[in-house]
Amino acid sequence: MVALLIAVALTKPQVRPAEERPNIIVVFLDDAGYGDFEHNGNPVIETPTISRMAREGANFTQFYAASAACTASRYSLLTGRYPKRSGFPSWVLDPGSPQHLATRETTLAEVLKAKGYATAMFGKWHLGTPNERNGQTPDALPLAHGFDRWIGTDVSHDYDASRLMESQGSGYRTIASGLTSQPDVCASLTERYADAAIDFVRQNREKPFFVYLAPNMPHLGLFVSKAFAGRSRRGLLGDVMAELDHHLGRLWKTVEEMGLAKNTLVLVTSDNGPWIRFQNTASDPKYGEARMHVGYAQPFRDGKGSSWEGGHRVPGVVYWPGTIRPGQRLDPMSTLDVLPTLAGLAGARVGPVDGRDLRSTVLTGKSPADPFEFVYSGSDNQGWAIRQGPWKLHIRITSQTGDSYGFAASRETPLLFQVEQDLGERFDRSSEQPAIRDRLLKGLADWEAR
Ligand SMILES: [Ca+2]
Repeated sequence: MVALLIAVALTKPQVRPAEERPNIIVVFLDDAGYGDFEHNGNPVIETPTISRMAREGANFTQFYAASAACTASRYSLLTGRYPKRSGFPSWVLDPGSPQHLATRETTLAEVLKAKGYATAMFGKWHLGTPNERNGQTPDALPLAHGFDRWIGTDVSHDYDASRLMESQGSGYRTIASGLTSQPDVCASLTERYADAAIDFVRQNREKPFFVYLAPNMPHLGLFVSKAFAGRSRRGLLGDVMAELDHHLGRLWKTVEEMGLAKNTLVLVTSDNGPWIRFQNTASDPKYGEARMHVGYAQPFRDGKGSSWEGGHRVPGVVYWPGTIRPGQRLDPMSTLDVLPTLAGLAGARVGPVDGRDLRSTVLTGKSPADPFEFVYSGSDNQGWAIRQGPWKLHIRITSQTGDSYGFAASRETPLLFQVEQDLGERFDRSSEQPAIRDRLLKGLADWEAR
């Protein structure tokens, strides 16, 4: 009998059964750049919690947000589908837009809720808001999309019409409106979301939980609580990053204290690249002294809003003690893969989406059989560039800084870069590699046809 048990134990695959349904925490920072973290080499910004998670878990160098701007990126994270499928004509919904995330879409929260998860969101929604043009519909907000609870802003805090709201039973209450004239409220958001997330985790010890933590920071204008003001060597941006990191540390400590660390997966990433342009914002009082607030996309080219790598390639850390080995490689991956992968880990079946179920890569470290393909969405949510394997082809370029160095891309004269080696996209290889160029052009046409 003992021998049999040992034999069973020895042959048991080192794979966590899906029925265990890990708790899930997704941290989706707003406009945080790849280089805004100490674990990615920033010498003055201090993010020790995230550094530890990166060291003891999987740290990405090739993690892609599906859009270079807020709304479209959030759409893709929550649905596993390309921004083009949203029906939104551009990458951001402003507070007056009649459009919102359609109720026919299946979100990550709905998938997990159906598997018995308690689901909550703390932070910026930006997938629609009730307004006169859509009949004040509550379908625009998170409770209509699988979340049991929400506290956060309906749009970015730098819109004059932005509101801080909270779910109350099956409805909502507005805590504050007109956030651009309420700096104290803005400075309270990071801690407020963490406090609410900690309460939620404590209340759901017996049930698997899904926390979608989407801080408003470090999107401009930057705000920090008094406790963190002036602490960083990197000025306000450093203060903001330190405060975000500190409160993620508090949340994780709560998970540990409840004995749930080994059954909780954390993903930390950003919705798009950083704001990097010094001009314009410097003279806008809403943004203050923006010169010191802009972030770093280094080593990638350009930043938020760009189809260069700096717009889409973002920090990525997955931490799951006891399951993901320190230093495990999961590259490359995109936010499209998050829903199918987490659904797989929770034992849920999902319909066809654009992302891949990378559950076995997460559990075993084995690379997926199919090669990586990713389409970069421009400001109209159409495909502007495509990556297959290490190659990236641009057919249109959008740039935050006007940084195109004389390059112009079109379907007739596309640009080709090997983005695993040429991180800054400096060496166009299109005339030297016509077969690869043509294969990627066809890949983009196939994508559009799908
Ligand atoms: Ca953003």
